[in-house]
Amino acid sequence: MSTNCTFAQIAEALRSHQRFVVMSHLRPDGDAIGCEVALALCLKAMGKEVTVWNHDGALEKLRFLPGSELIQSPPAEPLDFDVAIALDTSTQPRLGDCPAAIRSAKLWINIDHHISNTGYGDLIYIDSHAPAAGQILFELIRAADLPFTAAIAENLWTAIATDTGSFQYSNTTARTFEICAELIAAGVNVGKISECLFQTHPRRRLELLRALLNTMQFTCDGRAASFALTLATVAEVGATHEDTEGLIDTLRGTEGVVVAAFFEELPEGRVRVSMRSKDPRYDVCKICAQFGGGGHVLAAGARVVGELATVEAKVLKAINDAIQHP
Ligand SMILES: [Mn+2]
Repeated sequence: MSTNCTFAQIAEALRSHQRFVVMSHLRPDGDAIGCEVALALCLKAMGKEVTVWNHDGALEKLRFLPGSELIQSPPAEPLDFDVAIALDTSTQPRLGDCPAAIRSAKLWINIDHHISNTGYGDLIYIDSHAPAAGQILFELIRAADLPFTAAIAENLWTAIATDTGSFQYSNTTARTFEICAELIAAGVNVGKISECLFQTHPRRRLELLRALLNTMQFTCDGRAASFALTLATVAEVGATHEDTEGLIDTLRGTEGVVVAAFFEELPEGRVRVSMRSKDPRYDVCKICAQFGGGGHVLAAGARVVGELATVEAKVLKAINDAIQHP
């Protein structure tokens, strides 16, 4: 892996250029969106021209975030920038159509917390111990004394709160809470933002869960749990891909389960696999890497070519092998 640059080098690059494009991974989560918007607001406050792209656009459920309206889908006609910034994105292909929409950029900055980050770009800052890319962004903003407002704080809170599973995952550190104390002091209303982030779901999400529970399987003596979603069910329920976010935690939380897997049929004969582990001895990033995917030790994913039932059988076998021979 490449060596990290310093926050001072990144801050200097931000201060000395004018036109920026800020990007994050496709199928964005709260960390991806929160980071994109937080950095965009920060750059705007510095008087910069900022374009914010995500391959899949903004998340419906994060529309409440100040600045989320800045997020656009990348255009067909490529544009020129001084600096391209990728946040929370382990590989360039995970940016979807964004790189193709950049005709020129003098400098690429890559800020991330995925251990599987390939180290692309000119200025690279990877901290795989940070629970969220949003935590790294906070450290950058504070260390370099960049603009920091209530709106930026709300977006960073969203990034950190979602990637730590509401501060429940073991990646949550003392530093995370110190940062959150500063975010609250800067204007975050914990009750209000938690209600928006974690206690508000469309009814179709529950309908989706009902359908998924009907496909639930326990293998490996109940230590692996999985369910699968067909395109037919997605159509029937009218689900969007946002609705599936977090449903895997229902499996992971079951007593005796150490690895949970969620199989999602995609168009064009592919399957999206999401995996969660309860124990670092069962490294789901390693299991997903066997199928061309990656992520973190306790949370990873892959996109696998093949029919749903075939992929399900292959991946479940790999999970069972990993559980039996840790
Ligand atoms: Mn993240």
